[in-house]
Amino acid sequence: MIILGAGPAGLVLGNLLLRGGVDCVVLERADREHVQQRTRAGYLAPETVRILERNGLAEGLRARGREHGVCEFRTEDGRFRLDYRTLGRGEPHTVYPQHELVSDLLAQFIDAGGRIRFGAEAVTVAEADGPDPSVTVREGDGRPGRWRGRYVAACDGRHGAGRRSLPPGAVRRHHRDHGVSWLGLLAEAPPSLDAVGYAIHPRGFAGHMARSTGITRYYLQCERDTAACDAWSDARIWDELDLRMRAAEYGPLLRGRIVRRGVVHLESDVLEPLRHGSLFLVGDAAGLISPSAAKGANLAVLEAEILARALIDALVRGDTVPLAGYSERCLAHIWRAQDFSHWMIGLLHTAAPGPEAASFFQEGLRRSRIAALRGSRTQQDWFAENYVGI
Ligand code: RFL
Repeated sequence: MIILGAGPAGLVLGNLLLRGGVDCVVLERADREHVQQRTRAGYLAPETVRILERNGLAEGLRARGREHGVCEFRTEDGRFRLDYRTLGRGEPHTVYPQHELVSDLLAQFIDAGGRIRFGAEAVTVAEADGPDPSVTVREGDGRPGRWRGRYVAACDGRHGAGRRSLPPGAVRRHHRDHGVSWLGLLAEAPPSLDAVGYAIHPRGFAGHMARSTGITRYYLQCERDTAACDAWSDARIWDELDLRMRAAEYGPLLRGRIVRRGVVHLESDVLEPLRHGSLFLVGDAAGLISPSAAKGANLAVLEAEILARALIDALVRGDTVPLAGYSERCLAHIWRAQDFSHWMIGLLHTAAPGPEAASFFQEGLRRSRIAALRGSRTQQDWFAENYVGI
């Protein structure tokens, strides 16, 4: 079994296969340090925590993760809070940075005797439509190599070799560009509120998400122009955050050094089916989801567990029925998450300039969504269930 990529999807899959008695190798393009330092997700769904717990992979997050269950919306009509732990199914998020989770998973995989090749970039997956697929790789020193296995799991993200190797027409790609970009910021600054903050402002969306007592992630909706965003000084970023978070009314944000920044274009896509012969698509390789509802890493872990169980059934017990159902099972979760993330995009962003009637209509919908969320217990329960669910 060959696994491409050592992100949450590849490492959960690798750990579970190893425990289930399936021989596997993980091929990872980057070096170990890079993989362990890549800061991304932070909010883990309760189901993700349960998956990691029932598979003995939750020691780190149990020791260092923090439960979180409140979000605050700041709008032109004032602010309101939702304590989502007391709504819906009554479940919180666990805040645990993705790079720490990846470091835990990596250590456990290697300690358990798992094989991983860093600096091995998969170039193509060949003969995926038969029972003997192979992966060609470029090693760190430029040397080519080839691996063969019964199955290949593409956990190598949206630009990986898994997607690239799909023959034309083998899977359909449903893509949506949401027309919105965020400047994602990591600040060496304590959280400024004890809640996830969503500010909806005529100048654009701003978000506040605590990562730890000294690190906070912020988002600023920005122009689709990376160079301009890179040119923003720290002071300009903080001033803009203060403005959109309405610091004049609710208090200034606690400032600090901006240690990382990057532009995220809000895009989604779903591939269908998630299998081509012996090649399976998992995590971001299976579908890209906008970070508006923090679902990507959670879906990656869920899909990895579903695939691991199906592969163990197939390779250890000779039962290929669960493997045949992999794509359909995952797609039901993926579309559910896409639906909610799409709803969140409509909730958080003021209409982009465009035809007046269209903008006015979109604005009307957004205000109605906010009003329903503020005033309707049923809507709040629906929100809470979907916000933490996958
Ligand atoms: P990853 O984590 O991208 O890992 C893929 C791995 O594959 C390697 N690779 C290759 N290896 C070999 N050969 C090749 N040809 C290769 N090409 C790539 C890469 O080096 C890498 O190690 O994919 P995976 O495992 O599917 O996990 C997906 C998640 O990382 C992603 O969905 C989340 O980070 C999305 N996301 C969030 N998800 C959440 O659930 N909660 C959050 O709070 C959250 N916040 C975020 C996010 C994503 C963000 N960005 C950067 C888009 C915040 C941001 C800013």
